[in-house]
Amino acid sequence: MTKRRCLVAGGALLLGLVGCAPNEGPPVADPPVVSPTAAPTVSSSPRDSARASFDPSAVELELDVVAEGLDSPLGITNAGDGSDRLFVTEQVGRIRIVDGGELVTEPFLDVSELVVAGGEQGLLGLAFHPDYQDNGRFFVNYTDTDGDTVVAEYRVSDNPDVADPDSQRVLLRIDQPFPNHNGGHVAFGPDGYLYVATGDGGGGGDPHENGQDLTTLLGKLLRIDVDAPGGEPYGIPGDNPFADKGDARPEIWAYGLRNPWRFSFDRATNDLWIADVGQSAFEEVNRVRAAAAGLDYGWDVMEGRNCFEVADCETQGRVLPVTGYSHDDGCSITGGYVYRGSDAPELQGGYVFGDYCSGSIWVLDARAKGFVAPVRVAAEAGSISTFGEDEDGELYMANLALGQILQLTTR
Ligand SMILES: [Ca+2]
Ligand SMILES: [Ca+2]
Repeated sequence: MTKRRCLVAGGALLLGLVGCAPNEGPPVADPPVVSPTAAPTVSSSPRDSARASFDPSAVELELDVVAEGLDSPLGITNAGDGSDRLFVTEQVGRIRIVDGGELVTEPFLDVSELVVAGGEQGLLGLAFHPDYQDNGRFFVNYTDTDGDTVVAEYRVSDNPDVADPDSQRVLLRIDQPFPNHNGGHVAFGPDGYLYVATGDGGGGGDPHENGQDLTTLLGKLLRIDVDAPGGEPYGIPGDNPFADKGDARPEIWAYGLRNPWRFSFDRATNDLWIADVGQSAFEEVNRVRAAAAGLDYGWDVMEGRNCFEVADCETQGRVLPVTGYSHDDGCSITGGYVYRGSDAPELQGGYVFGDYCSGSIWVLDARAKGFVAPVRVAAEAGSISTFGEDEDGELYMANLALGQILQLTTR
């Protein structure tokens, strides 16, 4: 693989992809901006002490271009099939393959005629079935030509580099009242279920109060069983927290989310990390145990650690961020991964994430307790639209404006 070293200091381009759409208007409330105070504390549970400690000050980040010439790349993942290929989603509705450092010319899948793209809309998510190597099934999340969210299944063809465009099976169709806040990430959890992030439907300040409303799929993290018996597109896992709760939608795993732009499961601990794009003040990262069901991430009662909709809000019982940053340092968070690869030993055990607008990249000790300020390891690294992992846990990011995929390593 030929790698080209890339200067970390590139120009950050403000395209308003996520979260900072101009139609969001002024803040409804004017909550005090949290000043992150550095108080890194590290636990010493047996599980943690088995790992080397993460030292953010030791990280000297390097970004190596591994592919370019992509059209607004929004997602990076792998098939988990031993092929070592990277699969990159282009916003317009194509899935491209990077194989051995080469961008394959023919798309793996092209659904651009089904997709409306631009702003926060487009082909937003891709996840391969845990048994993809045997069953060839994968799942996408896109905005359809009506502006609504579709989660659909496809299958590979006889050619491993080409999917069958006629194999589509729709799992979910979700009405979107506004063009922004479509969430869109899909990923399989360590439990084998498919998790789907939805935004609050947009419009600014969650005008329809979807985040806290358990009767809508908007503003949620969903969890569905794509291997359900009986031929249904999906089933409801029996231990979903609202599987038998009256009017609540049984697909809901967690709620109170505004526009979760990327979530991930830690390969080593299974912990679930969700980055949620803020309204006008604060971008947040949340970390919970993978098995913690039915959690409320706060929106739109809260934005970050502050009350949002009402001045004196109830914070008890809600998930509060483990880290985040104010809009002095960016405007739209792009969630990342806890690094568990080997090419960048100094990143081991660190959660890596960035901001789309400022191009900053930060790290946080994955074992941090309470609220810990992140440590910036790069600035102006471009329009960071996504992070993604290869099969070995090596970490990549996409620069949307420049059409590049870059690997994160350390000097
Ligand atoms: Ca509201
Ligand atoms: Ca929150």
